[in-house]
Amino acid sequence: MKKILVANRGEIALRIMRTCRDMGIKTVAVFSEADRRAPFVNYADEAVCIGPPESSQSYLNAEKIIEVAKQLHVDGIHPGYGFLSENANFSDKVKKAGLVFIGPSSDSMRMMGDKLSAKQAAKEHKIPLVPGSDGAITDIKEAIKAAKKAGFPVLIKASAGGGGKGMRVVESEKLLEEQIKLASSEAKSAFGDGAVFIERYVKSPRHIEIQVMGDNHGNVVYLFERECSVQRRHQKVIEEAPSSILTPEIRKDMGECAVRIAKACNYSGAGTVEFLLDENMKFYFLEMNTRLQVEHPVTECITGFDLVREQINVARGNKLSFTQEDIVIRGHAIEVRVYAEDPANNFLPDIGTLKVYSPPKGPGVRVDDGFEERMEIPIYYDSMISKLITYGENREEAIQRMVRAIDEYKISGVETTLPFCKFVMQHKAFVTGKFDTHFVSQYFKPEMLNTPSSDDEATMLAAVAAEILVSKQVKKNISVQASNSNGTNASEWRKRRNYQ
Ligand code: MV4
Repeated sequence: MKKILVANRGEIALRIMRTCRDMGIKTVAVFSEADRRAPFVNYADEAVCIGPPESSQSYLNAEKIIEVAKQLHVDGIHPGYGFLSENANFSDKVKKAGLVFIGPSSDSMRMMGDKLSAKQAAKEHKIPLVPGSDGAITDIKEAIKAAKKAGFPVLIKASAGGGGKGMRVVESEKLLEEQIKLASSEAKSAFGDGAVFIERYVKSPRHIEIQVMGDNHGNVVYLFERECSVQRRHQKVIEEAPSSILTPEIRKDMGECAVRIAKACNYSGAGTVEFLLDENMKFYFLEMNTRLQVEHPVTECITGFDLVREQINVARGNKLSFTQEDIVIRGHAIEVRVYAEDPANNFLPDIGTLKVYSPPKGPGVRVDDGFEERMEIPIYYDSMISKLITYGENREEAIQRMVRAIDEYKISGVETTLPFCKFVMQHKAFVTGKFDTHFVSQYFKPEMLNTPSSDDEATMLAAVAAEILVSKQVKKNISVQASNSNGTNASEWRKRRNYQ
């Protein structure tokens, strides 16, 4: 492979192209009219505009992307995450065009894309599953039997769903039939597939996922876990590796289960096997994601491997460049996702221009971003500005560096989730590792943020008032340090208000 087309945008397109350049591979960017000035377009060796801003007319336009790839004599297509990355039909079309799809086979994607067939494969390979219905629900009497056996409350899930879409908690037998019907018709209209199933509702789970990597010679390895329990409405906000709760024994057990699942579908390339971990440290297979994940950098930090390089390596037909014994955990890494959202205002998406944009630097800091100062954040796509990753010898050092990096990160023009991420880093439950997927709803209230409200005028007045107070007290020769709850003095606070 000498030339790769990246069928994606933003930070992940840039991140993939960087590895291509490391490997001496030429890159092609395809971009929408909204991304004309984006860094990934500039970074690529060649770039082609493929249509209007709407994803359906650009980043999801499989035919157009393949046409560009053929015209420019590309060898392979890397789909990144989202968009066409888990679309088995796209993968087939790429292959039919004589190009390499950098990812698993379409058969693997189909098997894992359907939650029920994924669970069936897991069951056949003796992987623990949450107790529930055996396959899709076809009959209400059967459903009641399964729910009673699993124990209420139960969760109804859509087979074609995933990522929490179309899930419903049902507390009692009374509501089961009605909820199954609703869930099924919802799934039918959302995914074109009404198949639903039941699982016991695990009340306080932690979300732990295993990174796997396979080649086309039958080798599969695991690159340990990431914990992604800090989520908001099924949107991951903070991820870390390793998990603060796994013991070496459970880690090995989960890793080996993940490898068995991957082998069950002849997996090649990078994949992620998701598990729930309950209060009794029992884990259950949930689903498999057949793509490179947003949070892959934390795994790269603790293992030292470049996952994109390895994806390209196996897509070329080579064997994995490492064995299970070569993979060891060194240190601890944390990633926070920086979104253009206002955490003080129910995480409302914020649109605007990055008036100031200055990412943190220094020891143990990695920033995967796709914007530059003065760029506008397009409204058409996900509002993620960047991923901020810190790495240290241990968890404490990674947290410490994250707080430092968040303080260094200067963004103005849009509100961001950075203050929220700092709140998490300093929260006792996070610091001590005692948290689950309910962290945000359990502990976070907007007024807990150490930053001024988004009401700029009120903020300005408060800062000015504080400064006057200090200067008066200084005049009176009273030794006092005006400080807010953040422990910073008023002028520093004012300086910061534009930047956090
Ligand atoms: C569950 C669960 C509790 N019990 N399954 C959400 C995303 C999808 N991958 C599976 N999800 C869940 N499945 C059972 N049987 C709770 C969740 C869940 C969750 C899982 C991981 C991380 C965050 C979550 C937030 C809400 C619900």
